[in-house]
Amino acid sequence: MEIQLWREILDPYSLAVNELIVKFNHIIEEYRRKGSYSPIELVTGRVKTISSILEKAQKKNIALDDIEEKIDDIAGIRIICQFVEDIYKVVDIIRHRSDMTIKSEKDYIEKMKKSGYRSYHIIVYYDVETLKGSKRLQVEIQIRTLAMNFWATIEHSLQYKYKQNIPEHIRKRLSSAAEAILILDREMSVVRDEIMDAQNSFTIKANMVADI
Ligand code: 0O2
Repeated sequence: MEIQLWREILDPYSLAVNELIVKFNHIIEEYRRKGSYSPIELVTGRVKTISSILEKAQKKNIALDDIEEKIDDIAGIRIICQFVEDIYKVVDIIRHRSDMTIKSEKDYIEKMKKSGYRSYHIIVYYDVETLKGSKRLQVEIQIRTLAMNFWATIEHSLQYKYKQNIPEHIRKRLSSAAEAILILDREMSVVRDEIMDAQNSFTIKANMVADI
């Protein structure tokens, strides 16, 4: 396929990624403006590279004409949260939005992948406006904690370095690191509850003072 044709295909995906980054960042702003804790810490996004699309198509035996339908992560958004509980809050926010429709969800937090990978994945349909009219695209939204992101980033680099064949001794280390991340996220959730309790009692006290 010619590069110009690829550009035409991928351009709306860039638009979708840019729009969604703005929208999720706006959610952070809305929370912060009203002095509330934001369940979203950070948002990033990317459009899959042509070589990565072709690699996936080849691996999954997908014909070029079916790429847009069958590869659902051409546009990818990553939402990073501080705590596991925040992830489910973000999922709820996405479920209630009218500008995206959920196609499917995968909870790799409840059910960790064999590799040790944990994250919540949602595929949504999202409409963009182009000169040719409106186009409905699939976008993959990955939602994970800072700790899960740390693990996934390192593991992804190792997969790249070892071309998907990570040596067994490193695999084992990654596996125990994944367990440590699980424990870390649990410990931090306990700390989160303490923070929320402290914030609530502060708000109650502040209201009582305001009432006097
Ligand atoms: P990239 O470079 O991040 O775009 P499959 O991709 O065949 O495993 P499926 O059904 O397409 O399976 O989607 P799945 O399992 O939900 O995973 C899609 C994406 O999740 C991957 O995209 C990764 O970004 C991430 N992911 C899934 N499993 C792992 C894992 O074990 N380790 C890490 N680090 N990331 C994972 P791509 O296209 O594989 O890669």
